[in-house]
Amino acid sequence: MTSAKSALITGVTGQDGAYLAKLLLEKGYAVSGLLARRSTDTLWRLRELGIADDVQLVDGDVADLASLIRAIRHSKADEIYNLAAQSFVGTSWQQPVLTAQVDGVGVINILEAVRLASPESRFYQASTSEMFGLIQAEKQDEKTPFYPRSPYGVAKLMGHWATVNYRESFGMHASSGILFNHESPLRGIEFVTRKVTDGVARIKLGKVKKLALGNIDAKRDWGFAGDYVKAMWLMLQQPEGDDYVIATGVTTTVRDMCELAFGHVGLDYRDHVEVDPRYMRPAEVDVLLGNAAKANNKLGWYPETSLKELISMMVEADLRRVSKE
Ligand code: NAP
Ligand code: G4F
Repeated sequence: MTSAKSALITGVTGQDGAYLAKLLLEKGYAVSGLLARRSTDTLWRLRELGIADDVQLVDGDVADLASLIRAIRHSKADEIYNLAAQSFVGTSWQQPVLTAQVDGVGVINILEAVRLASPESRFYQASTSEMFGLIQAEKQDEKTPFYPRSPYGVAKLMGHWATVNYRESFGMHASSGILFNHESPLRGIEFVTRKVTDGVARIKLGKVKKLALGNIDAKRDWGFAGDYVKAMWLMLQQPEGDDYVIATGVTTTVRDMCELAFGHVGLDYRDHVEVDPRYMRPAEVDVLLGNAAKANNKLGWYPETSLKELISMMVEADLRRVSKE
């Protein structure tokens, strides 16, 4: 099926950017991706999904307004998905200023670029459940007050409210997706699910014996990134921009996630996991649990992958990777 639509994705080299690019290509979109200058190769995810040659890469950085205007003009995008971020919460205490510039001011840069260069384009902002932080309701939805607990959460809150404000000020079709944690075999190795599934593969294949983690009592509402990018696209197909929580409605401790991952290869996590205070955070988000009723009703969106299926998929991918090393 062909379509005349075009899209620009910032953060196209990240986990979600890669899955979203694949989804849009399958729908017939012409897909452009903003490529930030790095000294190393960042295209491995696009290669793993077999789409590296299908995405038009445009140089740019969300900290550089002029580069965004150029990228938007060049791509002639009907839909602009802002996924670029310093996305690792732990790093945000070490690099709070950079995190604020990319995850906060960067959103204002791209909103300004859209307003100046292509005000009719539809806009998606990658907001996060980390904004709920010290939770103010047992189940968090679009009306739950925010209480961020990290420089990352603070910066993302700026991006979220900027998106709401540009929608209300200029009538832009701008949506903020408040996505709870979502994972996949393409997840960065620093995040806890992938750190665990990579660790399980290394332990199973006899490369190492132990895995050091931080707060294993933390609870997260984990889903599959492949399911979550569908919600991003659905938001931009609505008549108006809006805010939506995207979550599974199930919360699980890091400890129980470890049990699933080690159990998948017949191991007991208690024989291998060690708690190391180095991985504890200055302020923790103890529990997240989302209520996606609005997305269920208005977008017709539901998660399709259980945590057990997700973790099994990730362990299998890491077993393949580690056995090739
Ligand atoms: P990710 O894998 O860390 O990808 C982040 C992307 O942003 C990468 O492509 C990275 O490029 C790019 N980037 C970083 N700084 C940039 C800059 N200054 N200019 C342009 N691009 C830049 O993150 P993800 O998991 O796919 O998440 C996508 C978005 O959703 C992020 O905004 C994240 O904060 C948000 N989010 C994620 C989750 C989740 O659970 N995954 C939940 C809620 C919200 P390089 O590859 O060159 O570093
Ligand atoms: O996997 P995490 O690093 O993800 P976190 O902090 O929840 O952030 C992710 O989800 C957010 C959505 O809520 C996104 F906005 C954000 O960009 C990112 O994708 O940590 C999850 C939990 C935390 O409570 C952490 O303290 O796992 C705990 N944990 C325990 N041991 C660990 C470790 N986290 C990491 N990264 N490494 C550990 O060794």
